[in-house]
Order: sequence, then C-alpha cells, then structure tokens
Amino acid sequence: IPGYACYRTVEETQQTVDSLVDNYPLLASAIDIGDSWRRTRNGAQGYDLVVLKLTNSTTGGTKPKMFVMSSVHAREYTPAELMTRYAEELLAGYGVDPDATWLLDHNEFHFLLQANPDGRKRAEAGNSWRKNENLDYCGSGTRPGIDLNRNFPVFWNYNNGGSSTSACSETYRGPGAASEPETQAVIEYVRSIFPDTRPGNPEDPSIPADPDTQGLFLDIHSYSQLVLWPWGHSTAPSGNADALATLGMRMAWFNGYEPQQAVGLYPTRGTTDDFAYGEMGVPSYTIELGVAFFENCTTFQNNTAPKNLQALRYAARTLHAPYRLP
Ligand code: 0X9
Ligand code: ZN
Repeated sequence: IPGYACYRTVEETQQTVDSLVDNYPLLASAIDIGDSWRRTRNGAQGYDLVVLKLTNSTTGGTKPKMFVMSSVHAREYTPAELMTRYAEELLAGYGVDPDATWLLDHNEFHFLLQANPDGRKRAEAGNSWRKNENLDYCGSGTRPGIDLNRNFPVFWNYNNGGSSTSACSETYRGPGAASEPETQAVIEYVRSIFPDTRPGNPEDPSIPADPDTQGLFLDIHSYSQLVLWPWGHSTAPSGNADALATLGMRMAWFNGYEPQQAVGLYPTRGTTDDFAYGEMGVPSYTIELGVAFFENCTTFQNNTAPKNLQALRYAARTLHAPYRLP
C-alpha cells in the first residue's frame, strides 16, 4: 500500500496464503468459504473469502479450534497484517520452536485474514471505507454498503440504538439479519467448526457457554487499544462474565490494552462477538489494535505487532490446557 509498505494488499495477502500452502503442505490449507458481495453479482469480479487453516494434518482427533477474522472494516489495515504475520510465525516455527510446534500439533487455527475484501479494495483506492460494497443500499450516495459488524443474527434487532436503520449510515445494519454474503459465509463456517453441544435451544443466546468449550473466536479491528468481550448489546453480565473477563485481562496483560465488557465502549448490536458467544457459546473477543486504522510502519513493526503477537500466542495456549468456563 503506497506509503505504508508494511500492509499487504488483498492480492498480496492471497499470494502469501498461496505460498504458505505451497511451502507447508502438511500444515497449511486454504478453504474457500464463500463469495464477497461483488463476486455474487459478477463472478469475474470480487473475491473469494478464504480461510487459512493451520494444523499438523498428520495428527488426527478432535483438536481445539481458534477462529480469527480480521479487517472486516475495510479501512482497518492493521488487523489483517497482524494475523498474516502470526500465521507466518507459527509455520516458520514448526519443528524449530517447541511452542509453535506444540500449538500446530494439538490445535487448529482458522484465519479469515481479509474478511471484507471488496471494501478493502475501495479503501486501498484511497477511500475511508468501512462497510461492505453492497451498492443496493445508498448506492448513489458517498457511503453505500452494510456494516458487517452490525449484520450478525444474534441481537440484530435489539432495541438499544447500537446500529443504524439508515442505509447511508456508517453503522447501517442491513435490510435483514445476515443479509450479506460475507456475514453468511462467516456464520456457516463458524457453525461448522464450533458445533453447539449445550442442552436446550442451540440458538438461544441466554444459555451460557458450555463449560467444556475448547474454542476461541476473535475479531480483530483497529483502533483504540481495547480487549472487549460480550455482551455488546447489554450492560447485563453474560453467563460466563467472570471467565471471559479473566482471559480478556490476561490478553490485555500482553498487549497493554484496556480490558472491558464491549458495551462499556458504546452499545452495539448484531456484532460478531455477540453472535459467536450468544449462539455457539464460544468465548469471543474483539480486539482493537493500536492508535490508527493503519499506523506508520515503524509503530506497527516495533510496537503493535510484537505485543499483539504475544497476546495471540498466549490466547492460543489457553485452548488446550483448558481455559474452562465456570
Ligand atoms: O464499532 C465497532 O464495530 C468497533 N469499533 S470500530 O472502530 N473498529 O468500528 C467496536 C465494536 C465493539 N463492540 C463489540 N465488539 N460488541
Ligand atoms: Zn472495526
């Protein structure tokens, strides 16, 4: 990206994924989980949504899973680059660094590096773009599209003012819950890797998380230096509030950010974390990196990347030697 050489573009991110899969065939694979909005309209344009899956594929059994999505807000460049570097670090460390080796032998990593590639291309062209590129909504205005982090199906319609019903708003929730192809792809994929084993209605968000859940859902944004956990729609504590706070505070110990329940920042609804925790009982966090949507490369390189790589390494460690919800 001009002036910010440390941030890979959508295409450069995909080239990295392709070469990691080529170089580490037993450890890395790429999974096409769906299409961007533009691709649904014109298959020759737009993007596939690609999950980079990392694990030692020669060791079987059910492994704890960490799903991370990044840069769902188009102009937030820092998250995708951080996660791409985390993938590179894990793979380069296999067989060399005992920690990386153990993590890949006994866990699965699922990284949706570019969660909003259409929007990201708009941002790379010099626009301050946040939403997806759905031109059916506010298409003739300067801010079309749907805020994907207000489009998720749990609490989408909750009455707290945490999203907008106006198509031209930056927090437009969309015409219906999960109306967007990017949202649908994430929902379908995370449902497939995190089967909900809790008793009762699997889609009832009032049921607390399964104590044996060995999974983690992270959505990485920029910026504000925060570690946030559900709920975002309500000031009521979640069913696993103490355990979520504990892991949140530990991640924050590594990156130095402010840990808090998401609603404390401002109320939201239809966000990724309330969906993953509310529907599947998976511990979920939103991390807001750094001091700008994309900071200068020296700051990213010397500060934001190293301390958040430490937080991610720590979080991955808790998957197995279990971080148990109470
Ligand atoms: O408003 C958002 O979607 C996030 N901030 S950003 O500047 N990256 O747009 C914060 C969301 C916080 N709330 C929840 N995660 N529930
Ligand atoms: Zn964001």
